[in-house]
Amino acid sequence: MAQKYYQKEIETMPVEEMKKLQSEKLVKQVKHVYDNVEYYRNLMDEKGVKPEDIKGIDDLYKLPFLSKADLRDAYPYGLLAKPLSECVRIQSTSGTTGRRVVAFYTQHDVDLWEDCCARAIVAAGGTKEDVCQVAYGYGLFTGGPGLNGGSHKVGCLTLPMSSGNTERQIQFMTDLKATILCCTPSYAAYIGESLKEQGYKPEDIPLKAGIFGAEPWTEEMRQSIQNTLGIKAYDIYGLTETSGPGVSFECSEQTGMHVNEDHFIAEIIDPDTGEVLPEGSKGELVFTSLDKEAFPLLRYRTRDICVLSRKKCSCGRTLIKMAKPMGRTDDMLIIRGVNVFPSQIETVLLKEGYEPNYQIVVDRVNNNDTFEVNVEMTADQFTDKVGDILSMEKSLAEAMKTMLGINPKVHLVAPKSIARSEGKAVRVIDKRKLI
Ligand code: DLL
Repeated sequence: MAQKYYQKEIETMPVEEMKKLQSEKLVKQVKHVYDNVEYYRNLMDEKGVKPEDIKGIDDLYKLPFLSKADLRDAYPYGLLAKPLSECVRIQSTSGTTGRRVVAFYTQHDVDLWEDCCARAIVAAGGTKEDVCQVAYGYGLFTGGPGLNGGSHKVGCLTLPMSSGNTERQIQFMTDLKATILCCTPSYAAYIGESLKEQGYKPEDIPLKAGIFGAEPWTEEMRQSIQNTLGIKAYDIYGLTETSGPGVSFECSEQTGMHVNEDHFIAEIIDPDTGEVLPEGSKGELVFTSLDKEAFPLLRYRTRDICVLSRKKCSCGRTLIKMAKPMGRTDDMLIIRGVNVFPSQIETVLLKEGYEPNYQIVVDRVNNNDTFEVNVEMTADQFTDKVGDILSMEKSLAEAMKTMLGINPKVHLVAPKSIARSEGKAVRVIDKRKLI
């Protein structure tokens, strides 16, 4: 692996040395944030913590958490730690305006992010000889731009396909002999099925590896994608708030994702009490970014439920590993790679004159997410004319598509037919059984 982006001195660094490096960076980062981000300075002042109190990672627990609610409060510029004149890029989440997270990058931040993605590509066996097809969405979503940048850094021939247009994906893949595919696992499965339908056998497909993430997927799904495409399928994790993909990546062992600990400190906390839990415990994943300049986050609560492990890895890397995320502490669903909150559906229903009596049913059929919303008509709206119902369903589905960016199948049902709950309403039936 004589590769610039296999950074052996970092990736196999003894744990104690890594902790020392993290400590040095943390002290500087806390000062940078305190001096430049009034919002976080106030949080620290409220907690009675000063930058001098943070002498290393053992003091990390003293710092206040930052949550998605803080990001919304501070929207759009409130967490910026560099002058806008030094920022060169934004990326954003797939939520709607109210939920949107906007992350800012200096050129240094873009480089750092792309380095992280380059490490992931190299860990998946990528070299400058490879042809890397990036079929994550491009634009505000971080998937396309992140892997695109990483692929350039490794020196692969990069195919900036973006997602969709499967016919064209297959044509470029086969004509240009793409060897690495980067996209969501569900899209990889769909591309696999389409290739199969066209008569391709795994051995006819030029791919050797895939780098799949941005949504939960199971080991069974990994096996199925590997078999259909004849590849090794690697997981990759990240979130817009921490730059995007590349916070962690899988190696040849394929048993969890190594966190790029020289850039991010990972913690697991009890989501109810905020207490830091020991290695191996299941809890909420929290990240502190050590090198990000424009949008540094200290103790950011991801809401992803996860486990960290320092078990020795056969690849030789000493970077801590995170398991596949096992769910979320909030009600966010990820459907076809898009973040969906039940509250967004509720907003549309109320706007369109419906009562908020609804149920979201999500399933995965042939490795594709299905997304249905059952909605009660009010007594006034009730009709048994099929034509009327169909046109009401169509216009409600369109309003939801505008809000969410993806198309649900809407079913209007009779008044009072959705079960009422005595406790918390069960708004979501997720049959995907991902973990
Ligand atoms: O999904 C960034 C990304 C792009 C990651 C491409 C990997 C590949 P967001 O849209 O902000 O960013 O969504 C972040 O997606 O908090 C997790 O809940 C979920 N997620 C991301 N990667 C994985 C994964 C991108 N490998 C949210 N497994 C996160 C399970 C994942 N969930």
